[in-house]
Amino acid sequence: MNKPADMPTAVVGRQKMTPSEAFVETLVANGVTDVFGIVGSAYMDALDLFPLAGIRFISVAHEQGGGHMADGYARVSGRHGVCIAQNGPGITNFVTSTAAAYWAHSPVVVVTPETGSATIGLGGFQETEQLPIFSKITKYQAHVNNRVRMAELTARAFDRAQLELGPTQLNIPRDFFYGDIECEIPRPMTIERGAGGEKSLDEAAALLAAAKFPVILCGGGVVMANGQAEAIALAELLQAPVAASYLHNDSFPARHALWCGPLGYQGSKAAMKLIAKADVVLALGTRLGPFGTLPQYGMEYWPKNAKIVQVDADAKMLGLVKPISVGICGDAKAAAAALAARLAGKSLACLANKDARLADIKAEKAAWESELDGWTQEKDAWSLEVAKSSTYMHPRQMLRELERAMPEGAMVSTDIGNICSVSNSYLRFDQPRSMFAAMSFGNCGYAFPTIIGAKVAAPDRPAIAYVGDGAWGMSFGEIQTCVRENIPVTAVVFNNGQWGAEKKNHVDFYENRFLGVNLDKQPSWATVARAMGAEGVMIDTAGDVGPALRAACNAQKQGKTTILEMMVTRELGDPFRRDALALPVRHLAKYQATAARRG
Ligand SMILES: Cc1ncc(C[n+]2csc(CCOP(=O)(O)OP(=O)(O)O)c2C)c(N)n1
Ligand SMILES: [Mg+2]
Repeated sequence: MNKPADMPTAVVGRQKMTPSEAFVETLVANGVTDVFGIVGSAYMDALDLFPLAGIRFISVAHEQGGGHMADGYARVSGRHGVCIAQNGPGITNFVTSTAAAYWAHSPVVVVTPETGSATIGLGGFQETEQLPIFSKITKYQAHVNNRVRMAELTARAFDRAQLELGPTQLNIPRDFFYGDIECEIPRPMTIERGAGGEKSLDEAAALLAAAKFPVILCGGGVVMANGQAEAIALAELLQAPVAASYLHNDSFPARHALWCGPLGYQGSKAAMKLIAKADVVLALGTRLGPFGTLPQYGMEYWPKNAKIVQVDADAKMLGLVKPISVGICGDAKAAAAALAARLAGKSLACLANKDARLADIKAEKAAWESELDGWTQEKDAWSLEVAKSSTYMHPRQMLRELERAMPEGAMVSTDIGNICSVSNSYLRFDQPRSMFAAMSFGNCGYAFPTIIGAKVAAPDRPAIAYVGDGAWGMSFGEIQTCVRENIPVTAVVFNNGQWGAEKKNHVDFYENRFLGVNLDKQPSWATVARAMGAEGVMIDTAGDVGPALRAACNAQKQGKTTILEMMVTRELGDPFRRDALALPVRHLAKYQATAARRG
């Protein structure tokens, strides 16, 4: 994405400068206006230049948070997110957030100053080998092996992050910031992605033209390619139902008649029932990740006999997880446009039965909505039991209230946890770049820092994080960043007093032998928020949820961060990994008490 017009521009032409200047000017050339991190002597010479370069340094509470902020920033803007820290421990703190950005396909540049080149290997202060650690969670690693290459390698790290859509590492021995060099600041390279090969597009168009029940599955590639308009046009041409791939609920507008909601864990039954009927699926900008198409609600909905056309910008993803009939290595936007151009004016088999299909879509959506309306609480025996003795809200009831109160243009990040997962059924968006889930890396502690980064990139949009209380314990320290740096967001903290998602496994597989899952003696998170300089509100009544969310989002306009602590029962929705757990088998006598009881 292009940088805004009013940004400073980098120096032009070959000239003398310091490597620090070369580094910072290359950031400027790439339109960098915000960098997240914690101050450190390793890069202080470059940091000193940030204000005059027009770069804001956002001082965070923990480097992991800074990495997630860079991720959220990149995901909402399409521009690079940048984070930087002190060599050694500051850099190892980036590992989790870099892995998360990798699986979110975020163009994050992780700048990792390293111990001095003259003493590498001697085991000095804050030394660790920084390249192997990130080798499997970055798309590219640049190591500045000579100070004269500072601008060249910095520029390449930025180019590759966009080219390969994922984090890159820029490793800089700390002494290489100093000295005199002569160089030119490279201009960013924009490599245009095409629609894909002519032959594969022709084959795909032929399949779609002959399809009687085509379904489009829109993935993150549609969002990243800014291709929603093209996806809509293609869907309308085919009058095809559109499902969103798992955690990409913002890939197709929820208000559209053809929208059916997300597939995957706690997704939309309407989307699942409709895709199950497909004879041709166009998987547009999705790698068809294995977790995202697992059976749900006892339903095997993936249409095994359908022809699958998969479009992905990364050729390695084509046919990797699911068998496909046609693979198109292309940009989702360009490919959707190319397919629409091929189909325009052709006789399309699917138009003959479009009225029946539209009626089907309408009926399935209505059925799912009314099921959700009635599904205010979980119905399994354990949930009914714990809810009976509680005066708190049912999680689903609260999530429905949040959905109803969601302000226009809201951005929502979601964490990993039982309630966050259930929220998948209730998160609908009309514009892309609105949903920032923890994606397939699935780390607790993702949502809050990510929404802070998103808010920096889009200060006029309401910014809301959904976070379980366990994950909140990992990430609430970033309230300091909100307050100190004046980045107003809203965190909705689901207080169920437990690491619920894991507890669900104890209930389903371990006969309620709870171990390490109850979060007893938690502080009042609303009080903690107030002590930290934010607003904190405790809510235990469903009727208060909507007004509180709206008030908190309005308070963002006055620069206020609000933590809404939702008091909910301990009931639990379906587990994450039913696919990967087994009932316990014990052979040793001393462990017999933990064996699954038979019969
Ligand atoms: C960093 C990290 N540690 C542990 C896990 C394993 N894990 C997955 S969900 C979960 C429980 C989340 O609890 P909470 O945030 O309170 O949400 P709830 O499930 O109660 O809604 C845990 C511990 C993880 N995904 N990430
Ligand atoms: Mg919890």
